[in-house]
Amino acid sequence: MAKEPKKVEDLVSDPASIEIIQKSQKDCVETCFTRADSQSVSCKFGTQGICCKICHMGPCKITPNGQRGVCGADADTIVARNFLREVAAGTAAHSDHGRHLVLRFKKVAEGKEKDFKITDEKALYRIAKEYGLETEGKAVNALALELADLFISEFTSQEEDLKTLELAPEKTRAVWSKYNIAPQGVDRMVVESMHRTHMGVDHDYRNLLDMAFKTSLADGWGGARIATEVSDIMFGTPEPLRSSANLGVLEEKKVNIIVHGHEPALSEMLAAAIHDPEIREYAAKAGAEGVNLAGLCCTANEILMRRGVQVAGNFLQQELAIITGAVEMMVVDVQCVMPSLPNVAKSYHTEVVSTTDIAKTIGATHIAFDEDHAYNSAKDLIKRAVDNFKNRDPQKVQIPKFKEPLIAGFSVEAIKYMLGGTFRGSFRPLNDAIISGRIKGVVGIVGCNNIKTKTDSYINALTKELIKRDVLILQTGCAAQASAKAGKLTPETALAEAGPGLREICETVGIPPVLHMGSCVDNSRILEAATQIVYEGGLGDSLAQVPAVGVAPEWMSEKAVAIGCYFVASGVDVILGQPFNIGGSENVTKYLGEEAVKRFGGGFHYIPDPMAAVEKIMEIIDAAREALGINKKTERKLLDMKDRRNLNV
Ligand code: BF8
Repeated sequence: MAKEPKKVEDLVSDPASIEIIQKSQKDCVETCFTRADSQSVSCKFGTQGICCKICHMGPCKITPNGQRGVCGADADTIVARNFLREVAAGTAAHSDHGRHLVLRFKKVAEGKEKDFKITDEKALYRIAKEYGLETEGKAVNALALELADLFISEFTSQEEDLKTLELAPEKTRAVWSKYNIAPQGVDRMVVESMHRTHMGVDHDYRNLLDMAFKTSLADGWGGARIATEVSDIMFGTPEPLRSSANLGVLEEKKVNIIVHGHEPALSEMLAAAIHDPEIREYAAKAGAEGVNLAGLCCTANEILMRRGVQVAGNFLQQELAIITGAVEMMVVDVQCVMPSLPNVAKSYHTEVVSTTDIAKTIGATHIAFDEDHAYNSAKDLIKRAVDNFKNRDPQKVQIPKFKEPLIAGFSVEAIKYMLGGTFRGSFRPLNDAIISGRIKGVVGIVGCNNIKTKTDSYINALTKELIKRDVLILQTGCAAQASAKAGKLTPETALAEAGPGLREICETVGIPPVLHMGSCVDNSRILEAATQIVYEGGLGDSLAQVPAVGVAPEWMSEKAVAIGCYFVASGVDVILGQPFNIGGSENVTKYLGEEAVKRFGGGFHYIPDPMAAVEKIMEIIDAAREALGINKKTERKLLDMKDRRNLNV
């Protein structure tokens, strides 16, 4: 019997998405929501990870009557190999993004780039110093060149461990050495993962899963962190700023351009070029009141964090943005871009433009980003979008009224500054707040939307309940955009919804209880923040001791698998709202769960219900607080002005 289609209100949480899905039905446009219905039940061999198509004697599957594939591989081997391949793909995605930025950074240092520059020299000197480079008396470009070469060697090193690992607490590094999971060069880790999962190589599920942890560390502490650091140096370290989120950021009288994907270089240029007087004039001539740039997914996060560019939506809103009928151009690059976009665009006037030669889509216009003339090529794209304005059909335009204000831009540097000011910027006040129990712990809520969950619902329920229980939330990726759309990224939320301890800190410092730290590669900022907490003192000497938990409530991508693994290998428990495809092997499930907790101090927990996740998170935080000896009852009193001045935050 055919499945009853779900009600729109059961598919998505925010009113703008509800409105536009209803429009898609009226316009007879197929979206991921309709395709999900036609997908019916997922293949059980796939979801359990026991389908092996690594060689061509198969595909083989594990069944009660066939406990081994043709070659003899059992469920443990097959599940672990599939898992490692996912981690390798996720690591490759983040890291290739990082590599592209480093190669550009090197050209900037060599003076070969005219449109890109080093925007944040302070960040350059700080980061170079962290990596052990001599910075005294060095000229900006000379130092940048040295750092670029060091970063490139993080990709290519063959036998040396990643330099970045030295930035982790010593005790955490000792665990990596003990279990032989300290990674060498990022490229080598990905290649070795592919080799070891080839037919007839590595068959021990434990060895394969250790390689998954090792490879993921090359992502979080290597490729992804480098992507964040180079972006900060070239485009500026984020500082708190105001913006808004949801489809209501589109403007009826302006040319709307949406940037979607991940790498920030082109979107930075577009963000600069829309203010060019020539562009303004060009738009006016076309009868538009200007050009409005908005973002989707992680490109949105990148230019939101640094420039305050508004967010049109998160992952499952990419087709919906086009269905508003008000988008002249959607500029895409890599990752999380649905191949369906040109098909959706056919029903409207939107032009989908792919901009990188490694990511093309049938039906999209391909205009490779001309790096040597970056600013002019950004201007040309904008003009092309303006030219398309006349093709907009007013009958098809429906821009939802919904958008929410937000504050984003919480880099680790910015948090330090907020906590302590220019002269005594440090994590001390945060550590003290955790030690005193005003803040119980810190939870990173990260990752995607997944069609299997009502969009944003798990993220929103979890966030709401945790702040009520005095937990400070750090967010990235589409999860941060979910909170933005729900209005949770404003300090006012703290007053209204946070528990008394968290509220007191947020009011004093002037931060929201939910801090937007950036895109998915910026999960490295969360690791950095946890490291700062350790270095600040009083909360243990390894990441595993900090009362902190990671959650990927609605994850869907291989990158999220890699992220989860590097959090776990760094000692942080990770709650998954969606399961891994590993249910076909009890041994693999145990190794990633209980066994990882024993070895690293953190493991994976699959908890489909957000309220059950809250209980587990509080249990983990309480246990960490107990082990640190700080789990005493907090004395609560209302503060007068004198108390406030004396407050150590
Ligand atoms: O890297 S959170 S859907 S956009 S994978 Fe993709 Fe997931 Fe969004 Fe950014 Ni991250």
